[in-house]
Amino acid sequence: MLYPTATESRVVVDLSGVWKFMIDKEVEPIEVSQALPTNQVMAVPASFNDQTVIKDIREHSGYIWYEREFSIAKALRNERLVLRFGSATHEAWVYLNGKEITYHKGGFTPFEVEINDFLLEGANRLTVRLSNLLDYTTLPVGNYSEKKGQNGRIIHKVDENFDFFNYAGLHRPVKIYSTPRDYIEDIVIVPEVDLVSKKANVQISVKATGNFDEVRITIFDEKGLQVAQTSGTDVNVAIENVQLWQPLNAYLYKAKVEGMKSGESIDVYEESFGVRKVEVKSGKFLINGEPFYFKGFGKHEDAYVNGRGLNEAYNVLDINLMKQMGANSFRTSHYPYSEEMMRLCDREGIVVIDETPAVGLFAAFNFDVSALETGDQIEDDTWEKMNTTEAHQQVIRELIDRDKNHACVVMWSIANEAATFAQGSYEYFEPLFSLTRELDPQKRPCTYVNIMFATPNADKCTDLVDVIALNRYYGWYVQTGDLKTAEEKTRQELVQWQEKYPDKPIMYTEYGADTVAGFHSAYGEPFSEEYQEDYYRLNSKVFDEIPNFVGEQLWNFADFQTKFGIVRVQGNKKGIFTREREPKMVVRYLSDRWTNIPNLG
Ligand code: BDP
Repeated sequence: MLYPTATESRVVVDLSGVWKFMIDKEVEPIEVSQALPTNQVMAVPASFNDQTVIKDIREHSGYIWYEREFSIAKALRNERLVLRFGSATHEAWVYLNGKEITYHKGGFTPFEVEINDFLLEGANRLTVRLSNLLDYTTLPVGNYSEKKGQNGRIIHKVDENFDFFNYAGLHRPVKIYSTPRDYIEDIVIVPEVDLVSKKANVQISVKATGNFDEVRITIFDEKGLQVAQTSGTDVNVAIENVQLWQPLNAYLYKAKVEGMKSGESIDVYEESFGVRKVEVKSGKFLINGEPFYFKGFGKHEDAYVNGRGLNEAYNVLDINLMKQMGANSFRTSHYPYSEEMMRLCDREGIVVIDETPAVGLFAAFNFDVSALETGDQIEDDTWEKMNTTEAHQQVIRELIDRDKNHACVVMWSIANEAATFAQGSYEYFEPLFSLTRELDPQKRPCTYVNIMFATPNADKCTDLVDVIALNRYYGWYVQTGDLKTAEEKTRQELVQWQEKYPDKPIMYTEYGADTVAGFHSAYGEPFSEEYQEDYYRLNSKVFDEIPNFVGEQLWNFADFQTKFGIVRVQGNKKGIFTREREPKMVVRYLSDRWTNIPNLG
C-alpha cells in the first residue's frame, strides 16, 4: 500500500483538525443518517483519552464516535478519490453521508476506501464509529469482561494484558487523496547489491490498475540526477557505483513511476528506497557485509496530550536524542509505528526492528517472575485460550504490505513476550514465521522477543528465529537490588544461549530498572538514578563477554503511560529519559559507551 503523497498527478487533502466527538453510552442507537448529537470536540490525529479532563472519557471502554464535514473541490470530482486512515484504534466502522463505506479491525495499520460513489455536491459528512475493546481474539490481547448497568446498558471493561495504556482514537492522519482513474496501485522494490563491485540490481514490480501502454520507471539519486530509466511492470534496474544506505548514514534513491498513455504521463508516484544488504551469518548480524551492533531502545508512541497519536515533533526530537547518544536503532515495541516515523528513519539512517501488535499472548501474565527461581517449567494454557491466529495473520500481511520497501526495516518481530515456553507455542508460531518469510519481498530476518520465563531450556520456538532477542530483568524483577547475583545470572543465561545456538546472533531487546527522575540514594538503591546506572553498567560488562552478542536495546527510551497498578507510579518509569524527554543520570554513561562502540565492524 502506497503512502499518500502529492505528485504531478495526485492531490492530498488532509482531514486533520478538530472533529466532533462522542462517547457511545449504548442507551439508544446512534442514527448515522443524522449529524452526531454532540457538541464535544476532539483533535485528530491523537488519542482521545487525554484531551478532556473527564475521567469517564479517559477510561472509557467501548464505542466512540467521531465526525466532521468536508467538501471536495470541483476540479477533483472526476478523479478517483480515496479516503485513507493512517490507523484507527482498534476497530472502525466508517460512514459517508450516513452510508457505511468501510470497516477495519486492527489499530495500527492503514486502510482505505474509494469514495466517489458516495460523495455529494457541497458538504459531505464523514462519521467514524470506533471500538477500543480488546479480547482474546485481538492484537494486542485484552482481558475483556462486561456487566449490565442501569437501563440495561452494557458496561464493557478491558483490562490490558500488556504494560501500556490502552490509548485509542484516530491516532494517525485521515486523508483523501486523488489519483487518475488509471492509476499505480503498488510498487515493490527489492534492491540487491554486489558489495565488491558496488553494482546494485534493483528489482521493481509495479501494480498498475487500468490501461497504460507503458509504465516508465526513472531512478534519481539524492542530487536529483537521473541514474537509470526503463519501462515495464517487472524490471531490473542496474545502478553502477551505488551509494549504500548505511546505519546513521542514509542514502535514498527515488523511483519515479509513471503510467503512460500515448506518450503522456497519466499517473505519477515517487517511492524512495535505500540500497543495503541485510544478512544473518555465523552468529553475526550483517549490514552491507559488516557486523552491525544494535545500540538503542524499545520505545512507545507515547506523549503528553497526544497519547499514542502521531506527534512528528516528538519523533524528530527522539531521533535527535538517539543520535546524540550514539544510538543507531530501536524496536517498534509493541505495535507498528506511524508511516511518518518509518519514513523519517529511512532518511535518518535509524535501523528499525518492526514489530506486530502481538503483545499479551500470555494467559497468566503477572510481574511475579519468582517461578524463574524454582525451575524452568511453568504450567500455562495460553495457546488453548488464545484465538488470535486470524488477527496475527492479518497484521503480518498489512504490516509487510505497508513497510516492505523501507530501508530502515532490517528485521520483523512477530511478537513480544509470548508464552513461547508453553505447550502449543511452536504450532502457533511456525505458520506465522512461514507466512512472514513468504510475504516479505526483501526476505529480512525474523524474530520474536523472548520473555524471561522462556529460558534456553524452556523455550520451544527458538528454532524459528534468525536472531535470539531477549527481554531480561535480572536485578529488577528478580534479584531486585542485588546486582551482584544479577550479574552472575545474566552471564549464566547468556553463556547458555551462546552454547546452545552457536550460529544465532543474540541481542537484548529489553532490560531496565524503574527510576524516578530526581531520586537519589547513597546506597544505590532501586528506583534511584544511581541504581539505574549501576544496573546498565553491570549488563554492559556481561554483554561484552559474549561472542555472539549483537546488540543492546534497553527498556525504555522514555517513561510512558500505563494502567494503574502497585508497580506503576503514573506509568512505567524505566525510561532513560522522562516522559518530557529530560535525561536521567544514566544517559551520560550510555552516551559515552555507545559513542565508543562502532555501528559497523
Ligand atoms: C516487559 C514488556 C514491556 C514492559 C516491561 C516492564 O515487554 O512491555 O513494559 O517488561 O515491565 O514485560 O517494564
